[in-house]
Amino acid sequence: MATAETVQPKTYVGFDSITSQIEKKLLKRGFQFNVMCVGQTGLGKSTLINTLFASHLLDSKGRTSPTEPIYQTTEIQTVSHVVEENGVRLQLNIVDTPGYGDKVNNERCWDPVVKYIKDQHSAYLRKELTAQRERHIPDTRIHCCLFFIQPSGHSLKPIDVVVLKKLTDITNIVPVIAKSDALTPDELMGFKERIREEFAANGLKMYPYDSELLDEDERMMNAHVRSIIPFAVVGSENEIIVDGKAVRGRKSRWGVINVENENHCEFVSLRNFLTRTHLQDLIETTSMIHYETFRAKQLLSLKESNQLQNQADRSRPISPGMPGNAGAVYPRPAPAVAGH
Ligand SMILES: Nc1nc2c(ncn2[C@@H]2O[C@H](COP(=O)(O)OP(=O)(O)O)[C@@H](O)[C@H]2O)c(=O)[nH]1
Ligand SMILES: [Mg+2]
Repeated sequence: MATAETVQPKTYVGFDSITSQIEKKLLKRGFQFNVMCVGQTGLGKSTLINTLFASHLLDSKGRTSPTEPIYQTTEIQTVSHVVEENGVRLQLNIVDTPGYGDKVNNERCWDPVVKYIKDQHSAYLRKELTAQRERHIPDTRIHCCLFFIQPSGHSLKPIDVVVLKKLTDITNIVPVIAKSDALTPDELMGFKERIREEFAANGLKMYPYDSELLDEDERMMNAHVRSIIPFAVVGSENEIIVDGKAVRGRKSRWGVINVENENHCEFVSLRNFLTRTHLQDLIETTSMIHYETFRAKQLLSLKESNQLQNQADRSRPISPGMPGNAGAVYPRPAPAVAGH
């Protein structure tokens, strides 16, 4: 068997290169970043995803003629793009969900979304627990859930509050005001404030969270993003020409909206938030808070069920000679995990 060779450094050891070694490894492997869009049907989820990727990836409900049937996202779909910038590989996966709240009976309409998020945690945990652990576990956990709010200008819908109660405990929720071209800047300001109040009044946690571990820069960045969230977004499938350049835009009551113009909407702020300022923190928060909570609960319930099993085993009569018990065989349950 080969043993580790001891190197006697004479001068410069060079272990300070560990950061660049880690960086090199991480860059080679790349990052996975998973964003999910949730909200009622017709709020422009599929359109916003297409706008983010700037190419047509998902069918949106948009129709070219009134007689065309309405297309609706009917199942959870993922679109992926690998983007590479200065040697950094980022696999951006966006999970589109069918809208909810448009049925007569909306009971448990949030189930598929909740199940999807939990299933990803569960798949990750299973991989972590297997004896032959993979060196790198593919990460499909949802790092950010964009929650689309109807631009009513009034308040959240009761159904939104119910769905948010389920989601804020299991993932990072970032609310966005959909189709914000429907509201004036003044209406938007008031609406944002009311949404923040409603989150607080209903005890709904909104990302980013406060933490003792943040440094001054991170605190400032979070304060800035909190002053914007919920992002007022506009999505578009169509290009318009602004200053000789083709940009995504749409015509509104007040003229042409350029989605890339920060005075028109907060699409660019949302994109910067997702890809520039909070990408790493969204991934870390998912792993350290949401996944950890899930993992702890699962392991605890596994332990409890093992304890119950042990108790049951102990309380079984061991003497086969007892009256009425002669020759009884008590099969032992198969071990939960087939080990070696
Ligand atoms: N006014 C306006 N309409 C939009 C916007 N985004 C999407 N739409 C339109 O809303 C309709 C529904 O969009 P879709 O993306 O299918 O919604 P989804 O059901 O949430 O996926 C389509 O006709 C889109 O063209 C927006 O920001 N503003
Ligand atoms: Mg859709």
